[in-house]
Amino acid sequence: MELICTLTSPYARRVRVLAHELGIKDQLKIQVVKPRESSDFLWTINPMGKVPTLRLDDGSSIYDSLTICDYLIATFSPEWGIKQQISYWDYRTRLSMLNEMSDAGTQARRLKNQDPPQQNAASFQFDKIHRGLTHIEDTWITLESDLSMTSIGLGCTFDWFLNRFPEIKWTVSYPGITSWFNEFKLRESMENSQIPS
Ligand SMILES: N[C@@H](CCC(=O)N[C@@H](CS)C(=O)NCC(=O)O)C(=O)O
Repeated sequence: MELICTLTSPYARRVRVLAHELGIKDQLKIQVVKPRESSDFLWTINPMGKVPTLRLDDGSSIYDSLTICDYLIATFSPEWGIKQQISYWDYRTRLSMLNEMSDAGTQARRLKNQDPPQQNAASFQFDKIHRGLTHIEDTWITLESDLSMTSIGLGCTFDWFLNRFPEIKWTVSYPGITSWFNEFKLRESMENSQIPS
């Protein structure tokens, strides 16, 4: 199977980290594309033209990172998922919020880069991210011990924020997440999937 992705996408990175953690990294061939410049190819396998997209050996495609992760867990390590289903809806809600936070970051970046920069609209998106991180800092008490899709998602999303918006002092505002992340980023799966500078 083949993962069509960019190496900078926080959505694709969570799939790469999960594959490493499940011990199936070598079964996942990585094909790097530029979504906006590979549209003919990408549109054929994913009408939305987004990465990550997983191509199975039978030629079918699975997309949206969370669906790809669900597929990998169900196919290669169903027991890994069962542990998380103790509070299944809480788990899904956390993943949805992480997705929304990454989406807000993408929007904020686009708005800031417009000419002239759309500062108010960008601030609206940054506020969403800050509310999400404050919520995580205040309520995710399982952070330290947990290896799950939510911790993988948070690790990839937080690192992407650190990389893309270095002018924001994330580590000062979110000391709990930061101290958790400083441990989490040392995992082999995280070190092997670092965002290229
Ligand atoms: N909800 C999707 C989001 C994927 C996404 O937005 N990927 C970006 C790259 S980080 C992309 O493909 N953008 C191209 C586009 O929007 O056309 C997922 O979780 O996979």
